[in-house]
Amino acid sequence: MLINRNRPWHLSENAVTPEELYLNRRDFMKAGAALGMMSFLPFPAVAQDAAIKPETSLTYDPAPNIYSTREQHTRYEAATTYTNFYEFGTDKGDAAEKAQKLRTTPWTIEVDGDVVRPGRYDIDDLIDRTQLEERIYRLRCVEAWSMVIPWIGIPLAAVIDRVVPTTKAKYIRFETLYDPQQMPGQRSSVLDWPYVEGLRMDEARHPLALLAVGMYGKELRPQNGAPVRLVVPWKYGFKSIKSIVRISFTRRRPLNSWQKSAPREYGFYANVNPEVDHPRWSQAKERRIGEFFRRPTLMFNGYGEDVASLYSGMNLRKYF
Ligand SMILES: Nc1nc2c(c(=O)[nH]1)N[C@H]1C(S)=C(S)[C@@H](COP(=O)(O)O)O[C@H]1N2
Ligand SMILES: [Mo]
Repeated sequence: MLINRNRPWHLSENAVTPEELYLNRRDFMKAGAALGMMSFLPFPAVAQDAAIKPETSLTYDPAPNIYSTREQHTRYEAATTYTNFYEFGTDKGDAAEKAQKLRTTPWTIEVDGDVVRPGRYDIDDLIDRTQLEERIYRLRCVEAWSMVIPWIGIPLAAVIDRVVPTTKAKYIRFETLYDPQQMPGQRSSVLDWPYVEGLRMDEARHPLALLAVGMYGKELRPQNGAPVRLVVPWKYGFKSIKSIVRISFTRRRPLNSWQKSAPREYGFYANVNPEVDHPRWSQAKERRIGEFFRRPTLMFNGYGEDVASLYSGMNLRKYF
């Protein structure tokens, strides 16, 4: 099994440290990996051409974060080829194939709504690159598969604090880029574009909520939501919106894309909950990508100790 093929562009001159740490940790974890594991999904190699940006290493604080899981990471090849990014098509392989030329520089993010410092920000003015840290999170898709990914990013709360929402702001709303020229999936009406997601302000400020710019020690690949995406590990994967171009602060609960398209199937909260099934399938178990046997799904994706208090007194069957 190839863990991390040494492609020539993996190593940039001055940033070998995080990747070396990552590889060492991978070797260590590989040694303890269970024997029952096997991978059976074909992960096609991504075509390379001159317009495709090479994978660039990131500099970040390598200290293990208290919120990180110690479970084995999903293979990089799997996490970058088996993706959901409907802007590029509905097949899991579509984005890896069709997103490679997405222009991610320059990248601006519009901040608006009930906020003291609205404006059009360059991504680097919103996300302080000196504060990047690694968070190894489980991400559980509503389709009952899951991954463990070493994300690199900053807490969403840090960005919220930078733009200072007013006291009227009760929710935060995110929008993905709308550009059918670059995103062929947007020429179909499978969802109402642009992709929208939202969180209650207290959820958004929770220290687990991360704005990620990288994973596995490198800049995000386009298929994983470059240049910046949300990661909310206690919620189903669809809350973790990719390629964000707008952040709005609102008084009313935003209508997120999946709730809009199928309100009986997808709610606003979308907390991982093995006791509340999707109308068309059970949520009790999941398949960790790369493993053969399914495992039980955990309440709040295993982050209940940290986040359950956000929902005390709420009927989670009603607010699914
Ligand atoms: N803009 C946008 N963001 C998105 C999606 C999408 O189709 N468009 N898919 C979501 C879903 S359903 C999942 S499971 C995660 C998958 O993240 P990954 O492909 O990086 O593993 O991205 C989420 N973010
Ligand atoms: Mo998903």
